[in-house]
Amino acid sequence: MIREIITYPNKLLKQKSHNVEDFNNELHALLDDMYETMVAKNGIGLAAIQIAKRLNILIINLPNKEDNQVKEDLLEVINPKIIEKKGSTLYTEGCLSVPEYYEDVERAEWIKVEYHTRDGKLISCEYDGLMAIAFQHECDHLNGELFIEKLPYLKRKKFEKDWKKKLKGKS
Ligand code: Y12
Ligand code: CO
Repeated sequence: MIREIITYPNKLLKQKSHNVEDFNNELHALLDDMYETMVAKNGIGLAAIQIAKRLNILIINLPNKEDNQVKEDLLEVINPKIIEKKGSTLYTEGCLSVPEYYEDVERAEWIKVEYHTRDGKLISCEYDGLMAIAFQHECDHLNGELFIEKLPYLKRKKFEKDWKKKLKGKS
């Protein structure tokens, strides 16, 4: 089922999420809905809080070398922990909860992570490139943070001004 994606400044996006305790059919149905929703909205990453579920769940589905987004490459991540970070990289990020806004964000270039699969198996893994960026972006959602909070002061001020204007125009 395609779910509604909540957008900035919805207060839920500031809430910290909780760990998943049961790796059951309910979790699997939620993961399936998250995937359907992300693909329907042309996203490459989604955290559960973006569909108003306060759970430490994120999914990432990057396009492959042929630029196709295929389900075989889908990464489902439950209760992630970033254990180690190295280096720094700049990337122009976007977020389905902040539609039509893109800005450069600095993040670690390499990360070491631990997480559980949908069946509760513990995975230890290292990522770099776009996967490392997407993983950090989605983990921030689980901690109640959006990428706009990483912007320098003046860019953030301009964003707030433009966003208010955009919301006013829609009402
Ligand atoms: C690098 C940086 C950030 C991420 C997090 C995942 N971000 C997304 O999946 C963003 C998707 C997105 C899609 C949009 O829709 C279209 O382009 C059709 C969009 O634009 C509108 O909503 C109009 C904005 C963001 C992963 C990797
Ligand atoms: Co996002």
